[in-house]
Order: sequence, then C-alpha cells, then structure tokens
Amino acid sequence: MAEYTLYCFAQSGNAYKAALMLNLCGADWTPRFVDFFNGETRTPEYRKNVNEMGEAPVLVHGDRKFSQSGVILDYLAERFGKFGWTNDEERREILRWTLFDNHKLTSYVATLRFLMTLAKTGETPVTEFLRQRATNSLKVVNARLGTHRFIIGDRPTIADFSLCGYLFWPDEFGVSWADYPQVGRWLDDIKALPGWVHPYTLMPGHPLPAGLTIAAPRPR
Ligand SMILES: N[C@@H](CCC(=O)N[C@@H](CS)C(=O)NCC(=O)O)C(=O)O
Repeated sequence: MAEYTLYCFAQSGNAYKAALMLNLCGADWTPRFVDFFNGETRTPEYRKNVNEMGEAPVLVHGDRKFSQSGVILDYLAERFGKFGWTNDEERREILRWTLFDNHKLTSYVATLRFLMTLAKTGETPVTEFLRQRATNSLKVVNARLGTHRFIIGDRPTIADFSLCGYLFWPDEFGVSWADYPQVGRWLDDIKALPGWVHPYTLMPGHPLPAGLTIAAPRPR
C-alpha cells in the first residue's frame, strides 16, 4: 500500500495542486478516484467518511486526513522539506499568494472553465463576470512574474503549485498565454521541473465518459 492516498480526479485543478506536489517530491502515493461528475462528493457517505466539506482533494497519510489544497501543500512541504519556506517571512509570502490564488484566481478560473467546457452553458452574464475577474487576477500574476522567476523568488514553492493548478488548460477557459507572456514563461519553467506531469495524465478520470451530462451547479 502506498504511503499517501490522494482523493482526486483528472479534471480537478485543486486536486492537481496536491498531486503535482506529491509527484515532484517523489512521494510514494496513489490516487483514489473521486466520481465527482456522478455526484460522489455530495453523498452523505463522502461527507461522513471523507470530507465534511464535500470536496476533493483529500490527502490520507496514515491515520491523518487533510482537505483544502493549501493545507495539503503546507503539510507536504513540511514533511518533505521541499518547495517550502526557509524563514517566517517566506512562509507568510507563500501563504499570501496561496490565499490570493484560492480566492481570486482558482475560484474564478475553475468556475469559468466548469461552465464553459464541462457544463457548456455558452456565454452568459455569469461567464462574462467570471472572465473579467479571472483576467484581473491573471494580470496581477503576470506582473509579479515579470520581476520574479517564481512567485516568491528564484525557486519554485508550493505557492506556485497552488497558482498553476488550473492553468495547464488555457483553451478550456478561453485564454492565450500570448496575452500573459510571463505566465506562459513561468508555466514552462514549472513543466521543466523533474516529475512534472500534465493533470490529465497524472490523475484518473480523463477523458470523461461519452454522453455524460454535466449540469450547471444548483443550490442544494
Ligand atoms: N478550496 C478548496 C477547493 C476544493 C474544491 O472546490 N474542489 C472541487 C473539485 S475541483 C470539489 O470537490 N467540489 C465539490 C462541490 O463543490 O460540490 C481546495 O483548495 O481544496
């Protein structure tokens, strides 16, 4: 049995953040496929036994279980002594960019991509709003990467892995890195790290079964 188990699925950029870190650290890990598109995260069993928040990713390590990709990344950086901080100031910088990612980049990009590519809603006022917000955040990241090779400095950290979670599918949310050249350059630098694998290859569940219908989210 592998040392780490990651509840994940191929289309999840949030899960990819953790899967990428595990791979780059050379961890002994195995994916546990989450059948998100058939509603597994919404079942009472998943909420009771896996994650009360009803989300992937979840990392299991021995008798410890973690959710929230930022927490998982923090835990793995500490365990492996890789891609983390060397002092308190760096730790707070990593946290600052991870929080920015979760709130202002991933949340908008992931929802925009879900509506465009998976639920296939077409252009709506919602996608227009999300694109505006995502674009603003990509501009912030692009500007930062104009003065820093990686997001906090000259080496990759878990903050980079959080920010890049959804960015290896630019066509799925309709951006071109030609408009954000520093982001494109930085993604190439991440791709060059030993152990980098594209999310659709690294995690199970791609491609989606033909004929699967994905509804836009509704209140529940
Ligand atoms: N902030 C969370 C977000 C996790 C998240 O939204 N995961 C999605 C898959 S990418 C999910 O499981 N959503 C289930 C739902 O919202 O019903 C993290 O970084 O781990």
